[in-house]
Amino acid sequence: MLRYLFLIANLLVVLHAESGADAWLRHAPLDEASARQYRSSLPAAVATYTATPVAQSAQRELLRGIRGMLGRTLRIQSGLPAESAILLGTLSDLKQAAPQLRLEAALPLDGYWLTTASAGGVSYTVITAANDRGVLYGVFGFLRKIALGEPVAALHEKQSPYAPVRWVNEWNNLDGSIERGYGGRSIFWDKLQAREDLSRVGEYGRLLASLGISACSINNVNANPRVLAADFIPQVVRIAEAFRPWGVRVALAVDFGSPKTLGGLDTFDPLDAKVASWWKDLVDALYTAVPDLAGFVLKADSEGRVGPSTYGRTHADAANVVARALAPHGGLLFYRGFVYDHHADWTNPKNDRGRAAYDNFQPLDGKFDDNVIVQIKHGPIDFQVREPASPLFGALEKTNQAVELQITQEYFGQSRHSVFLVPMWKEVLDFDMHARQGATPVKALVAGKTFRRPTGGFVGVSNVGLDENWYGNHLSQANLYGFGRLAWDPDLSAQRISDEWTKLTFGSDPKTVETINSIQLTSWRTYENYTGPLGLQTLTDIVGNHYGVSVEASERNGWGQWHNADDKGAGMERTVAKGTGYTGQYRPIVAKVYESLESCPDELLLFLHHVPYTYKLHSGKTVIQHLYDAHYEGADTVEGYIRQWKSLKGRIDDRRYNDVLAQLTYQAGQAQVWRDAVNNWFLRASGIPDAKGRVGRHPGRFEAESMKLEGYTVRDVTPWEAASGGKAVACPVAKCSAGLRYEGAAGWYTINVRYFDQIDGVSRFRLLVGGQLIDEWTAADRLPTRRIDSSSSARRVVPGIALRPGDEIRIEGMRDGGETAALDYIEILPEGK
Ligand code: GCW
Repeated sequence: MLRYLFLIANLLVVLHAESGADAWLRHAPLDEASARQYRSSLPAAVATYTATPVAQSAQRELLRGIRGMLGRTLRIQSGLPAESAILLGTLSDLKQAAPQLRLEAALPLDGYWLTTASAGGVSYTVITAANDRGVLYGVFGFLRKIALGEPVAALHEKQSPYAPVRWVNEWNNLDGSIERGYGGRSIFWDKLQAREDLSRVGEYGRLLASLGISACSINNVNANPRVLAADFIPQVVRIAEAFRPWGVRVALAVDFGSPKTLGGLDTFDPLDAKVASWWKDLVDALYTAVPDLAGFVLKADSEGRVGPSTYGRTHADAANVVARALAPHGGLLFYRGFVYDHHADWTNPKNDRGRAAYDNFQPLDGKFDDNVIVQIKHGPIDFQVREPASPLFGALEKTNQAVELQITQEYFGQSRHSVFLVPMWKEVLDFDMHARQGATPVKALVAGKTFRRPTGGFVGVSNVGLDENWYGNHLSQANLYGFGRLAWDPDLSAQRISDEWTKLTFGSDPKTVETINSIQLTSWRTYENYTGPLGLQTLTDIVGNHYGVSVEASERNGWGQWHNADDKGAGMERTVAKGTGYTGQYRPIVAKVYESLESCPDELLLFLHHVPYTYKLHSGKTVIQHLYDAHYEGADTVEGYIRQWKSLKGRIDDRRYNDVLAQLTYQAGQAQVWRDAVNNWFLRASGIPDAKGRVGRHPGRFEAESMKLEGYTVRDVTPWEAASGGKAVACPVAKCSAGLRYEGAAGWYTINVRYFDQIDGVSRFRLLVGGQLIDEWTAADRLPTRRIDSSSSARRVVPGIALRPGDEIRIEGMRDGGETAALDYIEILPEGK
């Protein structure tokens, strides 16, 4: 009985509502058995020998973690305690304060050493590093071990980061909005100033530090020149101060036209001496105010940003003029490799945006200064659901590089879908570019190991926001966690990272861990299955919000995300023999694999080759049947996630349980929209029916346009595949209704109502059966469009309805503002289907 009460008490501790704000740093109480173990082996005291703010954060965090997990407050001591203690400090400070410990080690910057030492018969747990940031990282590493139930007695472990560069970029505008951010407004900016309350910046710094991320650029790469104005410096100073205790250095994204627009010069030509000295003076002034500024990020000659091409200069000229201003201060210049022509002629089959990064930068190899890093998106296009590794990684031998990974889920369902990106990143980082003898995976190339470069590494586009849980979806936090862990150690497996994150975030209950791991680790493939399999790329509205499905949005425009699907076949022919020559940008061993249909992996087939729909994959299926099947499989798997998640009720706190359940339920509905849209599109294009007879047939579905309408008017939807039957009904007046007479068998049913939730109003809906009100709801979600299309398409699931032949089923819609209470269809499905 006592034991039973004990268990209940434990569950109660774990189950209080959690907002997600502490992410994986909850330091939640351990279960009693492990807590007891750690309590008996851990020292009761701590002494810290380094006095910097970062080292103080380390001590504070240690206290906070031990108190949270074990319910014990460490005694803060000075000098070398006469009892067993945890000792914190840089190696040089520790050696000076306690030479009798005889600590000796070669430690790289930011790396740490967890060790055990003794003197005078007393044994100490030592957390030390070459610099104070390393000490902080050591504390986080130590606490993580405890949270994961790993042994911490008799420690001897050295950890060093795989690469010197572990940065995040935040595409935050100074007005407080975020380009491609899905977790609320900026934690940094509001109304063209640093926010009054910067407490979230400090909390974010803590999250970043726990992963070993050491710098953060705080404004959009589509940069407002104002960020460099002299009277703006105090704003930057305030943000730098908020980050500083966590060892996170601030960086700025700059606009290349600034010498002219901000400085009043008549030019921004990088080879003009006036321009060079303008950059130098500006950077000097900035470093006086922010001495630890990490550097700049520069997006030039890309998507309408000005760049060196204005003066016929090269990217190296542009990068170097800014880098030379930063160099005396130790600052780095990240020059983005994301340069391409967004007015490309789509009628020319030789044009290929995929080639752009290599074509622009490979010829400049060796021309960049040593504090320039070319920052390269992981694939040749733009964070699509599946891309090969960018060929540029294998082509730069005398230039520093960094891989840019996108943590914010721009093309991955924008936090409304759960997609764990680590398995995808792992594939890219582990991909061998065959850049020279021996293994040359992308991770080694960007870290500068392969060609012995002075610097390089990992940059993540993070875009956290003011939402309590940072991203708008609890599960999306795993992507920041995973990015940071990979930047520290890209050899960690996706399984290990997911496991760590889940335990830290939701606790160590085995069923919880297994369930969440299984959702996370399959989620990329699942998303790929319903949004763009076989290398088609994410079939979304690429000229708009990048969210809902729109199969042809990428075609017949200059943006170059073409997939060339027509009535005979699909895919971009990128071979040397017949296509754009893209495959030839890889080193010969890789090029050969991609060039030939026989060896090209199925998942990249349509990215690299144009084939007929009847082409047989390695799996033996035809392309068209694979497309159909993948979309059903993807949508079904998300339904399965809901069932899996429901099995966790009572095992995690209700708040996060309900939040994620709502998110997955929405995602499942959206996955069906994608499934039907893509499949119907390809059915119409190819004329080849689904061998399993599913596509275009929806038993139990009733189109709103064929119901009995009062007030509602029928509308064509664009693109047609975004709505069932290509049509919806919208309510032009205050109140409308759509009804039908049920003629099926008597029984228990679920009614799904597919409606549209536009952003410019909150309309209301009511569902009535035989005049009885069964359900009512409002269309109040935060979806990114004013239009009636796949992005606003939403689903209400109403289970447990008794229907009898002759029942009248009626939906009433009350419009609000610009939102028209629009309906697509209803589905009447026997319970359990
Ligand atoms: O993917 C595109 C995004 C733009 C972004 C750009 C970039 C910041 O749609 O919003 O601009 O990439 O990476 O520069």
